This record gives sequence, structure tokens and C-alpha cells, in this order.
Amino acid sequence: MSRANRSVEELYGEAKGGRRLALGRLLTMVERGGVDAESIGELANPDVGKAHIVGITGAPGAGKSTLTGQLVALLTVAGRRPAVLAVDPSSPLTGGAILGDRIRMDDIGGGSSSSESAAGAGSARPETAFIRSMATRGHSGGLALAVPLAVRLFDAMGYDPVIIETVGVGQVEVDVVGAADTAVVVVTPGMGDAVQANKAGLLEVADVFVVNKADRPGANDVRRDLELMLDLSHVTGQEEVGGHRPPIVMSTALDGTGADSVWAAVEEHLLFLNDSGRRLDRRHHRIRTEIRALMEQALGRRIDDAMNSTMGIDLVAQVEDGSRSPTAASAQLLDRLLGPQ
Ligand SMILES: Nc1nc2c(ncn2[C@@H]2O[C@H](COP(=O)(O)OP(=O)(O)OP(=O)(O)O)[C@@H](O)[C@H]2O)c(=O)[nH]1
Ligand SMILES: [Mg+2]
Repeated sequence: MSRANRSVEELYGEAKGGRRLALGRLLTMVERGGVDAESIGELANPDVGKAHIVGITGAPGAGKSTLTGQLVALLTVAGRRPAVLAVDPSSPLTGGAILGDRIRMDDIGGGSSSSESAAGAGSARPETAFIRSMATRGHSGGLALAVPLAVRLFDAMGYDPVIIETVGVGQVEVDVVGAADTAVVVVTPGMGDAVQANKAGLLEVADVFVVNKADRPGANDVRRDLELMLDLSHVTGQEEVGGHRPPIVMSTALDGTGADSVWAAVEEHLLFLNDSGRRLDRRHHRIRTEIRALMEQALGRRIDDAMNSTMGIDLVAQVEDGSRSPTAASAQLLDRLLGPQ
């Protein structure tokens, strides 16, 4: 790996010294990916490993950002330094919601949340939380690479906990949350919401369930549905022996009711992880996932190069004129790329 370039190194040093603007710029580089992002990964590496990584997911509009804002308020009052990474939903369903997220969470976080809005950097008020929205702009694998790196960066900067908010609709999003130390799944009263969460694969990854919008009718029904599903997964042996049955916590994020219980459940799960040795398993899984995503990206680049090489262009032409099958062409290119398998 090449030496981190100078400007990235300087920014890293500034960010380490508490300059929020510098951290915002580093996060923009992480978001873009490429060599600068790689350099940041190298620089942060010796400093990571302390933060409690918490994933918060759930359907669009479940109240994840509102709840996260309440948690951030609670944590900063308690003297913690939380960081929040709100992954910009690329889904057209929720597109545009992120600006609202930013404003709402900025109100609570005390100001700066990104390089663009780090105006509070010079204010006298001690700012302990750092909140950042991250857009991955449709890069394939962008989210899978940028999120773990941003988490590492926050961790290296001494932020703890690091909270990741994602909409629980796609596999990548579920994976991101599943790779956290503690995965919080937010459901709301509404027809079959618990069933939807189950379908989206969120039941398996949940360490803590939050029934948010408990001020609305039907909250207790959702709770009951979740209990039943958990009983069922227990009966069918999905729950490991000595495992952790995810608690179900009621919350009204709108006014903060229950946020303290949500955080208590999250902390309790961390204790369980530490006591049982499972925290190392999570870390192991996270590292494997991250290395795999990096390899996939690097291989993807080499595949593109191979397709654009003379050999690639010739092979495409041969498939076009019928003298070779796509399977044979791909095998030949792979042989060239990786050596005979
Ligand atoms: N009644 C009620 N409304 C809530 C509660 N929590 C959040 N809301 C409202 O639900 C809406 C969505 O809240 P968000 O926090 O943006 O939800 P989200 O899950 O972050 O949404 P996306 O990021 O767009 O998926 C907002 O209008 C909130 O004010 C709650 O406890 N009760
Ligand atoms: Mg949100």
C-alpha cells in the first residue's frame, strides 16, 4: 500500500486534534472512494477498535432518525461522544428525506454534521457529537466500502458509540447493520409491520427491537407479534444455545419517551457480547465482510480492464459472430486475469 499522501495525512492530524471541518473533509473522501479513501484507511488503522458500533435499521419513516437524535441527546448529556452515520437512502421511496434528517439531527447534535455545514466548528460551545449523512451516489459496492471505512474513521477519532442508520430495505443495508456490534431494529404499529421486518431478514439480525410510535394505536399488537415470532424462532432452534433473546423496547421518539430504555438495552447487549466473547466474533465477521468487499471492488476494476483490453474486445467480437460462446470467452479472460483455475 502506498504511503498516505501528504494532504490526507495533514487532514487526519487536524481531525485527530479535534477540527471538525477536517473530519468532514476526510468523510467526503471516504464517500468518494479511491486512493484517498485507501490512505485514510491506512492512517486510521492503528487507532481503531474501541468504539461500540450500533446499527439502527427499520422501514422508511419508522422514526430511526428521530430516535437516533434522542439517543444522541441522551448520550452527550451523559458525557459520551457519539458519532452518527446516516446512510442516505438511494431508494426513490425515501429520496429527499435526508435533508430533513440532517436538520433535525443537527438541532440535537449541536451543529456541524458535514463538511458543508461545519459552521459550528469555531463556536465556543463544546460539540461532542458528530452527525454525518452519507450518500454513496449509486457506486456499485459504494455503501459496502464507504460505511465500514467511515465507521473506522469515527472510531479512530475517539467517537464512541458509532451509530449507523440505514433503511432496512436492501440486502446491503441489512448486511451493514448485521455487521454492527449491536443491531437495533425499529418497527412501528401498522398492519403486519413485524411480519415485514421478518421478511426483510431483520428478525435474524436484531439484537434489540424497538417498537417506535408507541403513542399510536396497535403498538402492543406489534410487540405481541414480535414476541410470537421470537418464540417461534426459539422453538425451531434458530436461537443459539446461550444466545441473547432480543428484548423489545417501547418508544415514542417524538418526545423521547423510552429512549433511555432503548439505550439501556443496547448497553446490556454490549455487556452480553463482552461477557460471552461474542464481541470478537462480530469483529471477525465485520473484518471478513470488509476485506471481501474490498476484494470484490478490486477484482471488478480488473475485470473492467480485461473487458477493455485487446483480448477482451476480440473475444466480444468472436461471440458476436458466433465463433465462440460467452462461457468460453469469459473462461479465457479469467484465465488471463487469474491464471488457469
Ligand atoms: N407519532 C409519532 N411519530 C413519530 C415518532 N417518531 C418519529 N415520528 C415521525 O415519523 C416521521 C418519520 O420519522 P424519521 O425519524 O424521519 O423516520 P426515519 O425512519 O428516519 O425515516 P427514513 O430515514 O426516511 O427512513 C416523522 O414525521 C417523525 O416526526 C413517534 O414516536 N410517534
Ligand atoms: Mg432517517
